[in-house]
Amino acid sequence: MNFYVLTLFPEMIEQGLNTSIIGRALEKGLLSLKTVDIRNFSENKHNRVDDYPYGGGAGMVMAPGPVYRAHQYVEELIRNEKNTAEFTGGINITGHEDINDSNTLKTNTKKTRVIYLTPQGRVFNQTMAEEFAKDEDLIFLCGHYEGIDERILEMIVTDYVSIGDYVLTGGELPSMVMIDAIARLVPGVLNNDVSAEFESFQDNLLEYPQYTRPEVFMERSVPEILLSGHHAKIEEWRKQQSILRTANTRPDLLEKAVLTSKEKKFLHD
Ligand code: 6GU
Repeated sequence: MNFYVLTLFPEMIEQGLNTSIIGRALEKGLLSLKTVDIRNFSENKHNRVDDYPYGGGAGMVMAPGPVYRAHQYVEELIRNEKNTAEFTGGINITGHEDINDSNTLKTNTKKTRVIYLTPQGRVFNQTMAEEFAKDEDLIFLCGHYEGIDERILEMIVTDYVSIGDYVLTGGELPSMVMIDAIARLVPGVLNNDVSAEFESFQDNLLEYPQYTRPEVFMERSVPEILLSGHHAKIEEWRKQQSILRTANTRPDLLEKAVLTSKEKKFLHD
């Protein structure tokens, strides 16, 4: 899967995502990440990309031109990537079509999603991460200052996304949050391929507590059931813990969870 990020602070994205699990997946080629510095597409001699808002008011607004040209550049990158990748082993005769596995001609019409990070967007959740993870390419547009000229947003943005009800200084951290959540759903990114399926939010329940050695730490023992080797009992205990945790800190989630009548009794035991 390929991530493209349009930003005024490319180093922030690169440094933030080049570590740990995502860094390893980038090294392995399971993912690619390309940042595009919007400032490189300024046609102003001082490389300015922002200007005063029409109608007055505080702060600056990012001008449409540099964003438009940066997006055109990324679209072209993606087009070129497709034409070289898909024709290895075959001959590209026209340059205007894609050849699929059965060697039939098919015009590539699918436009790459452009996700604009903004507190005015839909609030990001696991269901949206799963939807976005189906795409081969994703473009993230990060704004700064008071935002971006509305006209270029109307022209290129397909999805307006927020990461929660608080205000940040720019879209860089939100894009990193989204890329992390989406990337870990790509097959092979997590070394353990069942773990992405069985955890929090899949069933609208929070995760159960985890323990490792030592068995006693500063007089606190690991719950005895976990040492019993009784797998069915352990599963039942973990489910109970999940339900109790969710009831305590996220009653809103618990309303959406589907529980058996036996599991509902856990709440009152
Ligand atoms: Cl996506 N952007 C900014 N600037 N602030 C936010 C946000 C996004 N999501 C929550 N707060």
